[in-house]
Formats: sequence, C-alpha cells, structure tokens
Amino acid sequence: MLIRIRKGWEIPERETTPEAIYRNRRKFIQGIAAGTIGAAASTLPFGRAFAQAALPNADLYPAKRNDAYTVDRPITPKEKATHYNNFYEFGSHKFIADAAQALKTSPWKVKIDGMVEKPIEIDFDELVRKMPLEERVYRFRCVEAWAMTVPWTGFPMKALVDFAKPTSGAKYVEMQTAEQEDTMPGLKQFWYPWPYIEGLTMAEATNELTLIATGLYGEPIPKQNGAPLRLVTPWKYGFKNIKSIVRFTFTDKRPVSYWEQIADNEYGFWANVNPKVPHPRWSQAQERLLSNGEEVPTQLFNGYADYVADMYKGMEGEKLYM
Ligand SMILES: Nc1nc2c(c(=O)[nH]1)N[C@H]1C(S)=C(S)[C@@H](COP(=O)(O)O)O[C@H]1N2
Ligand SMILES: [Mo]
Repeated sequence: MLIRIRKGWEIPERETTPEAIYRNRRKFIQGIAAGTIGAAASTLPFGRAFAQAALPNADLYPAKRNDAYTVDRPITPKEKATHYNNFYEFGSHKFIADAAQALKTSPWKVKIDGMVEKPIEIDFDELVRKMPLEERVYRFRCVEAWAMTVPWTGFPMKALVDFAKPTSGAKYVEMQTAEQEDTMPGLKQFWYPWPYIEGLTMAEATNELTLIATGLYGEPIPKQNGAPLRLVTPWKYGFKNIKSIVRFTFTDKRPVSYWEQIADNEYGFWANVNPKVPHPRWSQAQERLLSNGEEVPTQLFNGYADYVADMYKGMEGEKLYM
C-alpha cells in the first residue's frame, strides 16, 4: 500500500503546529535550561531554540492564537521562513541566518521619544510584559515578489502608542533599527544610509492589523527575523516591516525610510501591496511562495483591503503602491 505523506505546505493551516506540540516542546526546552535533560544541548538540532529559551521572557511563548486573523494558505515551514531572510545589517543577500546569531539582544533598550507626553527609555523585557501578547497568522509579501505565511506572536502597535501617550500634534511614528558596529558587518557598507529607518502614519500605526512581533512559530522571534521586536504590517511590502527596533519617535514630519533614501523612484513611503502597480523593474502581479516555489496571484493590499483600504480614501494623489 502506498501511503502518501503530505508535504508541509499541503497541510491546512488549522492543522499545523498545534498548541500541544508547542507546549511539550517548551517543557522540553525548559528542562534543558534547568539542566535536567543532560548536557547535550549544544549537539541538539535546535541548539538555537535553546539559546532563545534562555531569554528572560521565554515563558511568554507560545501565546494564545487569535483565530480572527488566520488565513486560507498553509503556514510556511519554519525552516524556510527562518533561513531566507532580508536583513542588510548582516549582509545584502538572503542567507544571513547564521551571521545574525551574533546580534546582542539582551539587554535591549527601547527609546520612545519625540512628540510624547514624557520621553522614556525602557528595557525590552519590561516593555513586553506590559503588552497584550497573542499569536496571529498573517500573509507576508516582499517587494521582490516572494511571499510567506507565518504565525507571529506580538502585540497590537496600538497598545504601544497608548503606552507612549503621543501629543495631539504627532502625525507619524518613525522607527529605527539597532546599530551594533561589532555584530553587524553590513554597517561597514558605508554607502548605505544606516540606521535602517521606517515610518507609519498614526492611523496606520494604530490600525488593528499592525503588530509589533516579538515571537515567531510560538517561540521568541529568531535574531534573523528581527529579535527582539520588529514591525509587522501585512498589507504593505516587506521592507516596511523594520527589524530589531530600538527607537520609536513620534513626529509631525513624514519619515524618509532607508529604502526611500536609497532609491525613491523604486521604494516609497506607502508601499501598499497592489498587483496592478508594477515595480519599475518587475511585475507585482504574482508572488512566489517560499514554501514550495509556487507562483500565485498577488491580492490588493495583500488580501487585507477590508481592514485598511479606508485609510487611503481621498489620497489618490499619493504614490500609495510603491
Ligand atoms: N533592519 C532591517 N529591517 C528589515 C530589513 C533590513 O534589511 N533591515 N529588510 C526588510 C525586508 S526588504 C523584508 S522582505 C523583511 C524580511 O523579513 P524576514 O527576514 O523576517 O522574512 O524585513 C524587512 N526589515
Ligand atoms: Mo523585502
């Protein structure tokens, strides 16, 4: 008899990574951390998970999944989503996962400043415990036309905005990635405009879809995916999703993002996904799934129009889709 074993990407989303597996695995990992499972941790296939589990906030994962945000696509296998990354601080190619392990994420200070009632600097481990963590499965679409579907753990950025108490004049939030000269070889490429900067309008930052992700696949987020906290705006091209954030600045001036500084004819402020508006160098009509290489049609606002289209009414003069 021939038993057909389904490939990872063929398993419907609801069947993947059930909480029980997460939980057992977490217990196992905690066991290693507590020294009860022996000294072989470094030889285990998930030595990196071990390193993540030792973080002071590891007990927060997995967070409960919010089923309001599941999607009709299979989840991308973890191996793919964590080993095909864009993170120029560690190299201008997709295979930076190993190099990114050098990133120092603890302690991690987060600055909140600009047009706020009271600027503060707060330790990430303290901040994350003040925030309502949940898991959401979102589609993700890079401007280079590859796509994945992953379970983020995080909190609505609105909770961070409420915590920051911006003053009434604030119109945008500018975000900045860490600059660690000693761990980030990319910073030596002086022709790039470091630090990596991104920005959102206040309406976008407080939209219900906008997450600050601190976890991925039910564990603290891997360094290569932007530990310890990164932005997730699933209706925008991937480059808006700034990683390893150290600063949120509330401002009345529209931030000029990293990619916009490099090439403003190719990468704009809005960067909303639209299959009908091609990039100057390629079509955006289709996307290639990281899971299996399949080409599928791209959707307006990456399938999230119901949540976000209203924010852009009356803004037709803006370059909303690049
Ligand atoms: N700091 C920083 N953030 C970044 C990038 C980067 O190079 N540096 N690349 C962006 C781009 S182009 C994409 S597609 C996503 C990739 O996220 P992933 O590696 O978790 O899939 O990160 C975004 N955030
Ligand atoms: Mo990207």
